[in-house]
Amino acid sequence: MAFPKNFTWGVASAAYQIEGAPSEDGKGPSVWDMFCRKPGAIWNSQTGDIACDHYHRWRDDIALMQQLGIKAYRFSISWPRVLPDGTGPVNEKGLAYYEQLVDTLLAAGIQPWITLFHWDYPLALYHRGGWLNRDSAHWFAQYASVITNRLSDRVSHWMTHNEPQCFIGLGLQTGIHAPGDKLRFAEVAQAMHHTLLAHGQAVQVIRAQAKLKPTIGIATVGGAHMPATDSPADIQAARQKMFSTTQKDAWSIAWWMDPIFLGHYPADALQLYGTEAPQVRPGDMETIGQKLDFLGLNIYSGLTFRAGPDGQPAEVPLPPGYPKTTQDFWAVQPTSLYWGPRYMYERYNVPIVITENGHQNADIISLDGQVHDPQRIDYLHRYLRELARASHDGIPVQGYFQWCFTDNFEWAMGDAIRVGLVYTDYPTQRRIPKDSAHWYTNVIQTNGAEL
Ligand code: BGP
Repeated sequence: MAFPKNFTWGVASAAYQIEGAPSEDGKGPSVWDMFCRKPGAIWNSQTGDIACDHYHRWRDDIALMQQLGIKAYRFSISWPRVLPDGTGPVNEKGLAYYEQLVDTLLAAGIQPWITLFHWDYPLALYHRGGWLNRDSAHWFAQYASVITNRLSDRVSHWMTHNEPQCFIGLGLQTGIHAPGDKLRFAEVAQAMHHTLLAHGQAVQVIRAQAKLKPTIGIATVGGAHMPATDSPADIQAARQKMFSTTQKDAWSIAWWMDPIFLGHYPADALQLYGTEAPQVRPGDMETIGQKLDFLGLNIYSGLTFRAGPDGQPAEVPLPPGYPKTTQDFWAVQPTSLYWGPRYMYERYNVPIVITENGHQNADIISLDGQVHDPQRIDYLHRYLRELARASHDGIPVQGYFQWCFTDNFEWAMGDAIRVGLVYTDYPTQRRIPKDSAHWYTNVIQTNGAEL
């Protein structure tokens, strides 16, 4: 059950979920600043205006990470904090903030992994059409250039987008995330294409301009499927289901990943989308298909399939009383951390990093003043054993980032759920490492040998 020697053990976060300070030091508004004002959009009408107040408490948070033995930190940069209008003049104070953050992480022996875009899209650019506008790819590339020029002498690990499935699917199609739109599918498809173009252009910019040799990836929703048994027929059924496109929405893994790694959109999707498929210009697929150094997978759960009587994949329903996480009722499915990396590696042949995995819970401070979270420890233990098994079976898994460091603003669910290793006492902003944080410290120190 061993992990490779140089395995990266980290924690993850995203700017809007932790920073607060939505208009401080010249930051421009993002679509999330707008969306949180919409009545009924967020649980209990909450906002990320304060969140974990990390914009003011980052030194303490990094000190706590160091104390807990965290080796790497995946965080995102708030695009409108650096470019208040999305393009044009740079906000020096915003850039200086991330520069200090990076310097302090490095001084603490923690490797920075930067996500360029984790959903807080500049409001000014949304008013210019956002991802619907083909220029959005250039806007993103310009932003990538600003960040690369300033930070790439110290940072070498980069991710372009976090979960494009979510910011397009939930943001532009179902409207439950910012900016809250419900577009026609043809528009959704075009926005997906521009998102991919933006990814490709940003990769080109980082490769061309980075001072330290860059390691570049994208963080996608793993959407892991698992076979009901180890029979070849079931393994093939789950694989087939995982990479087929059967609905007109933003959740197809193959739609997002095939162009990046295989150079084309999947044929079944193009057929299904028909006249609603996006307009693709000559050269687009080459731009999108830039070589990546790793594929980031955010995996929390998964669905089980078997080969049905007709040979087609059939979903195996969850048993009554299945183990689940608190709010979303996501099933606890440890083998998703085996099959997700395995299927993805087999299809795309690129090293894998688990960029998110974690457990939603209703954590409380107990009478003894501690936060006991045995469910999270059990969840992480089971999942990490499966990841170790994938590694043992030859899947090149290079790192694991626990979502998330501190409990934070969980998008439309606000603070209704807690996913952190560290409890955030929002009224006082006190941080209390949960039992799982100490457990994770030991996992890191032993490189997972005791799992
Ligand atoms: C992912 C996002 C994260 C985080 C995580 C936790 O989709 O990339 O930003 O929110 O999910 O999910 P949930 O809030 O549903 O527990």
